[in-house]
Amino acid sequence: MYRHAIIFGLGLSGVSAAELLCAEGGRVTVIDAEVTGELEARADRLRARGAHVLTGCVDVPAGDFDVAIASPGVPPGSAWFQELRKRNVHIISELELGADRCACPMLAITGTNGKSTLAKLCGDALQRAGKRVVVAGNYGVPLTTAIADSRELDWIVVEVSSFQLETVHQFHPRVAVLLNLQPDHLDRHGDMNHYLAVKARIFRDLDRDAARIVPFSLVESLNGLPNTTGRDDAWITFGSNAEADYRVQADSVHFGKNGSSGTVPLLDTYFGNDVLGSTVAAATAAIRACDCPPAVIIEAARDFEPLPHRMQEVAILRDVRFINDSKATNLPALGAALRMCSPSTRLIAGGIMKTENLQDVEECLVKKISCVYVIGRDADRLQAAWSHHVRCHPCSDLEAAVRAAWLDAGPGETILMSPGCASFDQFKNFEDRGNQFMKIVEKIHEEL
Ligand code: UMA
Repeated sequence: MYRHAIIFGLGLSGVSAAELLCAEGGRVTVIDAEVTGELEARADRLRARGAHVLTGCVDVPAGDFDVAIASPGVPPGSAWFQELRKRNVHIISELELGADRCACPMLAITGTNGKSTLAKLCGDALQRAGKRVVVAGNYGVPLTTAIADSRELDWIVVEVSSFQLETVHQFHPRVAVLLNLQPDHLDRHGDMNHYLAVKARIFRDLDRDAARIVPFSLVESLNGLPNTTGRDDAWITFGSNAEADYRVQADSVHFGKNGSSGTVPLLDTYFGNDVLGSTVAAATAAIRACDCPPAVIIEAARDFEPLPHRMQEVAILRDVRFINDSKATNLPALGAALRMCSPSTRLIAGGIMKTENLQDVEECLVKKISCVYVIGRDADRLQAAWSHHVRCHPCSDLEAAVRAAWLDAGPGETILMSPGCASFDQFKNFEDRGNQFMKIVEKIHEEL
């Protein structure tokens, strides 16, 4: 138990960490830089539990703190971190606090894109194996909340972001998976080398017998990092390479050799394309590392219900399909969506660009997209880069874009909202963007 903890941030993670520590009986101070009605209501609920809460906080208050708990949204370069380091206060993430109090084994999943889908698939498969399991972390429910029931659970599947990994020191899940690494969050992590080093922290403190599951293509880079393993044989690998332990080949995942080999079919599942096959390969490796049979992955993949805002089919109106892929907040995710969609697709994209390199998706744009309806802060930059390859139609906002695409679309076509950009210039977050897209489609439906 901590004597006096200071918690940065009054969002989901901060509130959850504060509730846990108040229940343990220690002193708790929570600080948040913002002041809003919603934050005040949260602050009052925590004050009722005995916490000291400061909103609109600029400077760290005086206090004899023995630990600081960081919400993932507060960057380690911030003045609060600097001040606490000066005071020699140990700083950990909310994730680490939860992991420390967790009474059951954890299957931890990180990566740039698709980690929630992998977490859900693993959760579904473990459930089919008869395990009591919850999925938590970056997925939505903070780990410090999920662990309340961990004595009654067999597993917690925890989705882990790079923001959370920046402040872990002793995080040791039983099974750890790195799904992929693509350019994202470089405003915070600087460059891809540093981003990989942060992601690799998931492997840093594992026990010797823990499973380390990684893309075959990243083994060399991972071995080059300090504090991972430095041994090829430490990794369980997946990918399209014939030498990977879990190989995605011709509509199936294959694993093992000779007597102990197996196959997981992908055809006619949500994962039956060259983008999502690696998700099933990673899941098969993870589920086997949890001592469950691959049959449960076959069933879970076959019956998989996609998460909202990820290639989610919203409606088919007059033979035009509407797809909500609002979770595509970076260009690699947009590229993946383009590889999965059919030709004759009309794309709605734009918002806040996270990368300068717009060329990566051009080949797919040419093959699949008849017109891009560009919106948001960086619409002009997207149009300048892409209009040599594909017709671009600038639109004032999301509704104008959906309506323009709908006017242009003919039977058999698809309207895909996969922005490839962050949403904060026009929406609260990617969920808000996806929900607004669905409302506009619903309005069009009612007008028919
Ligand atoms: N705040 C400050 N100072 C700062 C930054 C933030 O005071 O410098 C305050 C804000 O005013 C706000 C609070 O901190 O009141 C928000 O904290 P937070 O941004 O850490 O958000 P939480 O509500 O705690 O949600 C976090 C994750 N958010 C982020 O990583 C940004 C959620 O992931 C996660 O589901 C939740 O914890 C539960 O574990 C969301 C996300 O966008 C989905 N993740 C990123 C991603 O997936 O790419 C990493």
